[in-house]
Amino acid sequence: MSADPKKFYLTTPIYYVNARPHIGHAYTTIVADVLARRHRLLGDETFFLTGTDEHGQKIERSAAAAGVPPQQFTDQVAAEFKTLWDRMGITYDKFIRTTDPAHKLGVQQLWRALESRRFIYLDTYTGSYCVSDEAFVDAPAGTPCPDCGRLLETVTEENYFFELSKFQLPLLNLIESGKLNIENEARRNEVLSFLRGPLSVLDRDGSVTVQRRIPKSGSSKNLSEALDKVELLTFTETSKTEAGTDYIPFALNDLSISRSSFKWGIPVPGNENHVVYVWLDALINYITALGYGSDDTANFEKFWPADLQLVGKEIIRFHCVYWPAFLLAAGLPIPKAITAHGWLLFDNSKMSKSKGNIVRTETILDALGTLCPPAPLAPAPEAVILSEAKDLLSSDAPQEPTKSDRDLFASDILRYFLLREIPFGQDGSFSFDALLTRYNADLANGYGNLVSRTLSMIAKYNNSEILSEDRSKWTEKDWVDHAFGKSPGVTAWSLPDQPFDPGTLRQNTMYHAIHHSLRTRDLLDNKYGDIGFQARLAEISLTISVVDGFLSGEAPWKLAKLPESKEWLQEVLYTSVESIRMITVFLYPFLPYATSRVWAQLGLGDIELAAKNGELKNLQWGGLAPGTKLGPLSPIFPRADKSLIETMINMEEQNARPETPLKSATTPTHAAAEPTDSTHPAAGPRPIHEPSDILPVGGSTALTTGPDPVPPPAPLTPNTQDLTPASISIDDFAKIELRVAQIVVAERIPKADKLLRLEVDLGPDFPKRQILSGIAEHYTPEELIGRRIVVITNLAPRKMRGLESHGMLLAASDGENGKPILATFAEDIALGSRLK
Ligand code: ME8
Ligand code: MG
Repeated sequence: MSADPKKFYLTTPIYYVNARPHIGHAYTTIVADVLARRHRLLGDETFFLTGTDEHGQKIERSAAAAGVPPQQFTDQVAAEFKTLWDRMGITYDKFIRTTDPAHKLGVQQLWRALESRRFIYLDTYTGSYCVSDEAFVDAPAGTPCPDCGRLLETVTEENYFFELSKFQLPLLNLIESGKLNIENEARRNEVLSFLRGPLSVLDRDGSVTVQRRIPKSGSSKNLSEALDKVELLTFTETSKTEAGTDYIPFALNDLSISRSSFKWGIPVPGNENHVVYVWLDALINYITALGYGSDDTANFEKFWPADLQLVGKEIIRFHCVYWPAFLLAAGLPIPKAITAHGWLLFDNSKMSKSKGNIVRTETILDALGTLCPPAPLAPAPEAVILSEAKDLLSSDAPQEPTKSDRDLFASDILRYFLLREIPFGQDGSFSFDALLTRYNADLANGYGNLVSRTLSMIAKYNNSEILSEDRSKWTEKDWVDHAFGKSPGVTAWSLPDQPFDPGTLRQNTMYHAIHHSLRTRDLLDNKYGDIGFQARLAEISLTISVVDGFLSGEAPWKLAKLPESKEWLQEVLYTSVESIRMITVFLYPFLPYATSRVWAQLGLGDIELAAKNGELKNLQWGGLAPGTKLGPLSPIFPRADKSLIETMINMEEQNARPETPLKSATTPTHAAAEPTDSTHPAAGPRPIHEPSDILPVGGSTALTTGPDPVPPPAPLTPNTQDLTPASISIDDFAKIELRVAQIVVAERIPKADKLLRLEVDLGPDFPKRQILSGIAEHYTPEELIGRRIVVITNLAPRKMRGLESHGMLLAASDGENGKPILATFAEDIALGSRLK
């Protein structure tokens, strides 16, 4: 029933790294992940791209404000984005950064293509620029930007120009003919009216005057040749596109595509005084990610043009006008479709980092992750239960969810909420209250409850086995006929692709349960298109309530007591569990974690693997084989208490901090930041040269600790009263194991102002470990996540605040009050590498 598998190239915008991610960014990325997972399960060869936009004046200024070199600044914020997507289980195929060397080469190659095809010339730009939007704006400097409201700045500088004006008619024709498909009608009209020019002025005044910048032919490096090339053109009638619609010629002006008044960007080939305009740089990521401009262009040839480019509605002009024009000019194919979604609003205005009205995804993950139920112990296959292994399996207690379980569980809730609540393309308000209400209604009381009650009845009445007579020869029509005959009071019969008799739509009979489930199954198919999440999820809710109603109406708990109802009991349970299978497959792209748990509980194994193997498409009713044994059961979506709303609001308030995500950092020397417990009377940063703590190491000093901070730990070396460290042997040094680690989790500990709880990744050869560190007054959790640091790994564990700390971070102690500054690396280095 599915369409033929094809390739599917899907992109999100690459996000600016001037500030940390918020749920607006998560929204686009989630939509893309849902689409990518759906296309993969349909068998399409899918490439899902996301990444970060790291050049330009805005980033340069943000880095300067933070007192950090721009590369270091972008490294840290890009890592925050990546860490977040990883926490959320986003299945991107590539995360591109515009500071990647390969991207830079690709941008320069495209520049040269535009230049050799003579679409670039040199001129001066005097006008307004919005640094926040990184856009040249046609409005007076000092006035608010018409898009974002921030004050426009004057720019007078030498710029290279791109002959955008030449693409007015080609773009109009491409969009009007649908060859460039702007999927949302409102956005399509917005772009068309921009391209058509001020038609209303012509209507009103009988004529319209446009200013045309006269391009020089080809490129020039000589500024004086290129001044003041503007002419005024007056039109009294319109021109016509191929489709016969009106437009005003030259209403689209040439576009400046380089900047020469700052440095943070990709150098223009042949003129190092210029950097490439950040939007040209950024847009090209969609092809450099596929290898354009590199030696290996196999992916570019396979996946370009993009099948769908997802963007927020505020950047539609960049994607539907500038981007296709650049491609046409370079002789490259244009994307097949661009889809814009609306904005997430908070307190009635667009959630944005500059307004400060943002909600962080981390808050939702941390808070809702606490709801994640324990996973049941997977039963070990009989064969591997050797006698000596039995001990390991003796505990019946369910496994505590891991941090990753909690994150993925919570991420599902956010995914579902955003796609169910907001009509795609429109703006939607976010509130914690709505999030929890939706969770309880649709996931806890809806899907989760249906799964739990059905499976627990199969466990109870059938000893966890799916029972049914052998109907493997039945066609789907046989099933529907059979169900129809078993559903009293149902008068209209139809297959799922035929419309229902509305009068019988909500009846909770076996026939309706099957009918709705088959429609659910068919909603997966390509023929319903990609978008329209809200309507489809609403239909799934209906299916769930029909099946649930059927189950309640037939009351298996009563049937189980009547010997004559044995067969009917099996039919009722089979119908419910087979419906759950279809609903679960449909929900998989939206709820990848929860459905993977359901799939395992159905006894069907690993849903990711099933998706990959194509087992989730072309589902047939009756496909759940009799004899299938359920896996161990555990709750899917426990009900959430409303107090979590308060928790999340408080977390956001606590985390509110200035826009700039980073503090300045200096090149560290080697010393360890000792965890300090704020309740300890001697708490507070310790002076580095506290003699009893000094362990001299190769010219620098490291603080070490004994197993307990009170009394001060015994010195590892003879106490020296002066500040000159005594020497140690190389063997002494070799006793200290120092390794490179990456901080993957960083969080505050309630009521301990100085302590942070960290989890660090030491690479594949070591387990992750927890470290408590007394640096909370100097580093925020967000800026730590993703950082590569040095950990002393062979310290005896110690307990603080009831938590065990397994190791210590290496940091320098800076200035008079000993502010710890973490040791980091300038080069890429493998996790787990030993320092020696
Ligand atoms: O514009 N609601 O980056 P950006 C919904 N670097 N989506 C939102 C949102 C909100 N409140 N806030 C952000 C840029 N987004 C450029 C893009 S592409 C070649 C370069 C999402 O950090 C939405 O997808 O401002 C929006 O288009 C994007 O983040 C803008 O992110
Ligand atoms: Mg923006």
